[in-house]
Amino acid sequence: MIEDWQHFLLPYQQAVNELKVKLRGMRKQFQDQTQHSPIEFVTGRVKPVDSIKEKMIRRHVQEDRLEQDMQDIAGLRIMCQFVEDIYKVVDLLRQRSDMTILEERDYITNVKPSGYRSYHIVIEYPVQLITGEKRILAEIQVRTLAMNFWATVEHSLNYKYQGEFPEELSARLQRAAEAAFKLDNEMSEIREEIKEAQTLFSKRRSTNSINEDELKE
Ligand code: 0O2
Ligand code: 0O2
Repeated sequence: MIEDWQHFLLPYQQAVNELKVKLRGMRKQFQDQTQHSPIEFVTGRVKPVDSIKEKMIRRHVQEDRLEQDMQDIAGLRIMCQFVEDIYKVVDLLRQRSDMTILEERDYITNVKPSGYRSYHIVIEYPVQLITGEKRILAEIQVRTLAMNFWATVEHSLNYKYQGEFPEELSARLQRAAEAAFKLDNEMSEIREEIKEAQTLFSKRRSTNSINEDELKE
């Protein structure tokens, strides 16, 4: 029996905190070079104890197998503007030496029956504890803003209906997922133009802030 959940979850919290800093750092580096960042924003969380317990029952995970068999106790989410950015982010993650990718699940090509789309990566990540190194599993979900909007809304409805959606609602959600993906594809068609405009805008913003600093001096 895990008696002290706070103690058990501490390395996971540390991993989430470190990974948020590192992934947000990637965005900063693109911005620093006034390049389009494939990362729009990053969130992260440690799975709440109640959700861990519920998933252990649902997936028949024994407590002594929890560390190996539950891959999303530490969860990160990377939101992107364009579908192409997702694959760019995945490539960047594959090149990193501070994490090992164990699994990749492409729910964009293989959309889930619910309509859910995202790219999931399971990593092994080493955290340094006072007792030494501990390698833990973490799940990174990479998705567009439109996919995130859909998943967030569907997640709340799922909570309300406990996964037992009325047929009509389920069909509507699937249609909404397709509409969101159509929006992603439309945006992809004009992405070069959007990226150019955003680069121009951020260049102008940084020139203005330099001028403002000069005025202050
Ligand atoms: P709910 O109801 O779960 O949506 P900071 O670092 O201070 O900017 P903070 O407060 O640590 O931010 O939180 P952050 O990084 O903004 O993210 C917390 C939210 O991210 C949570 O929402 C989670 O929903 C969501 N989240 C991020 N990654 C994952 C993931 O991999 N899986 C899941 N299920 N959720 C994720 P809330 O606010 O707890 O509310
Ligand atoms: P949370 O923390 O509440 O988001 P599973 O058997 O489905 O639990 P598995 O095989 O471990 O999951 O992994 P999978 O399917 O790659 O990823 C599961 C996670 O992806 C879920 O976490 C969700 O965050 C997200 N997800 C998968 N399918 C859907 C979906 O249809 N709708 C939404 N909104 N999100 C989905 P959890 O465990 O549900 O927890």
